[in-house]
Amino acid sequence: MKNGRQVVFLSAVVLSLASIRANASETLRVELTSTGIHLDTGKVKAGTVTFEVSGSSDSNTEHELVVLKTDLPDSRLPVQKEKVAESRFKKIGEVEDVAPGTSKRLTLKLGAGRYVLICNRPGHYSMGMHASLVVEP
Ligand SMILES: [Cu+2]
Repeated sequence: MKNGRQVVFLSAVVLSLASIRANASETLRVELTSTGIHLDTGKVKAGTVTFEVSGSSDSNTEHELVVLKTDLPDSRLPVQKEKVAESRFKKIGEVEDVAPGTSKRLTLKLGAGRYVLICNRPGHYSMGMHASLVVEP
């Protein structure tokens, strides 16, 4: 029953990887395009969250990613002079100057709650560069 033993062994490896993953940090892929912020998931578990932020290669300008903690819908943030009034929010973190075709990492400790991700280069929020993220306990 050589094959049977291999199956048992592989199952044990998969189970232990799964439990390591549950305790480790979550990684979220974020793509910045000129018209939006695209996340590979809208929900993560509370804890250490790493954002792998990439600038779309078909974008023609640099972008940034700002993480705000707020219960407001991501499309309803107050805008002044073409930018979201960041000072009215609790800013959790930021990664700036993400050039087209490149990527940067941002690692944050996130508690449970609702967050909004924006690009706050002038005019970019209004062009649709916002997304919401739910962090579950
Ligand atoms: Cu932008």
